[in-house]
Amino acid sequence: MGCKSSHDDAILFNRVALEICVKRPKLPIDKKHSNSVMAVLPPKTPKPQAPTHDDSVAVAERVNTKPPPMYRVLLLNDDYTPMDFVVGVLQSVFAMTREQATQVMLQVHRAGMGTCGVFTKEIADTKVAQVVELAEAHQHPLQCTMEPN
Ligand code: TYC
Repeated sequence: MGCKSSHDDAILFNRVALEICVKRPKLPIDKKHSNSVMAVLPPKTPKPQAPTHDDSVAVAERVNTKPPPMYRVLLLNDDYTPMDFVVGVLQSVFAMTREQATQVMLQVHRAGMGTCGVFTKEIADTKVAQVVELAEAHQHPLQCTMEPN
């Protein structure tokens, strides 16, 4: 009886199957998560975070920033305001030296009008108001105005 029957084949198959089951090495399973999917998933690695600030953002902001509109403050000549008073106003409101203030006063006296300075709108508004207030307080007709530069 040298020939194997299908019964013998079945016995051999079962034996091999049993050996595979018994000898198969156990997977390393985290006991804490052995009942969940976590046991077979790789541990999560944190996603790389985008930087909160970088140079390119700062450059974009700078490119879209326009310089503010500027305004020229002008002083007008008249026949009554004393020259010394005008020089004093130019020194105190526009932070000129006595020499600078004298030059501007003479320019206005001769040409009828002259520039005291160029400023942003709020600063120009304030300086015009200061000149007008000083002139009115001393009852001089000195006039000061502003225009877009
Ligand atoms: N013309 C004035 C005078 O002869 C002096 C003066 C200068 C007045 C400038 C106003 O904005 C002025 N006393």
